[in-house]
Amino acid sequence: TMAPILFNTMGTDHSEYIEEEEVHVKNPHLDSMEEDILYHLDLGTKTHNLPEMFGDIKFVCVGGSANRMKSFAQFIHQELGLPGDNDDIRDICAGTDRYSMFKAGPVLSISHGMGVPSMSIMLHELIKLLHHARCRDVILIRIGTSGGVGLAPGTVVVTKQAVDCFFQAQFEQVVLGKVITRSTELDKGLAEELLANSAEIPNLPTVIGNTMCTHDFYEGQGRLDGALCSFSTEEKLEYLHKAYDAGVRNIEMESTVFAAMCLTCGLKAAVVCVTLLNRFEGDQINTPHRLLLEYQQRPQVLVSHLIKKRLGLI
Ligand code: R2B
Ligand code: URA
Repeated sequence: TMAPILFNTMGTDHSEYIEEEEVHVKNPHLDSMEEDILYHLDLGTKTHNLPEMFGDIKFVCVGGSANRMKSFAQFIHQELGLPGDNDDIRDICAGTDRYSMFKAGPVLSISHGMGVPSMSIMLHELIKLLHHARCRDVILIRIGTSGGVGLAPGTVVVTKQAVDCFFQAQFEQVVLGKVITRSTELDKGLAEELLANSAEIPNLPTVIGNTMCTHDFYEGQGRLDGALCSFSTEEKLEYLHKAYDAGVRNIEMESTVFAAMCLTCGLKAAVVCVTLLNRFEGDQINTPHRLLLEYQQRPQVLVSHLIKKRLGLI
């Protein structure tokens, strides 16, 4: 009775979803709403002039932590040589502490918290925001952290396919008690562009590979160091080796829903995560704080390079 419904997003031809480079909300009910309150962003169509505030956005970067996304916006402000003091960049979502949002010229930087549900709530409201603001030709990039599989810590992984814990390139959502399955295909050209860009930047070891998205950091990622653990070291390593053989090079917690929602709404998307450790070697993150900070800047440096190139600044 719970057979999954396979939506027709699983083929390779997504042309029907990307007719023009505008943001497609896939919800007929929205048209009949007089006002749309983006509750978790503390924004709305009646309280804010969204086209004026956001109409010029071309690049949206999302990442887990509010502080990291603020420093990314400051970094971009400086890299793009925008006027004004980058200390003045304010949190557009200051009226809520669920998410933080910063704008630097055509770049929007938003936090999404940890895990699929937190990411999906933010994305529903972000995609509606881009739609209400009548943005065009927008690309979305997740810049994040991850656990590496067979890679030296500090390696940047550009995601080829976002896969679930069974190594399938799909995202399952329960809707009205039924499982809906959506494809997690990412933009191939954008991934290749990022990989090519990485070669132009010193000290930025980068690979392309599959990214596994889980619903837990501990048992869900095969860690032996959580409050609960029901498996042996051998079983853990067997699973991680299977993941490696399926092309998985890093593990994080948001990529599948990010890829699925962007694809459905006609937004070109990429995922760029740095690895903080090699999961074949251990589970605890014992890298010195200073080094962790340096690692976390790597996806930012790569994405900033891509943005500057696309804007013709380099
Ligand atoms: C990477 O890091 C977080 C867990 O530490 C999670 O948000 C993710 O995807
Ligand atoms: N984020 C994750 O989800 N897993 C890791 O191992 C490190 C960061």
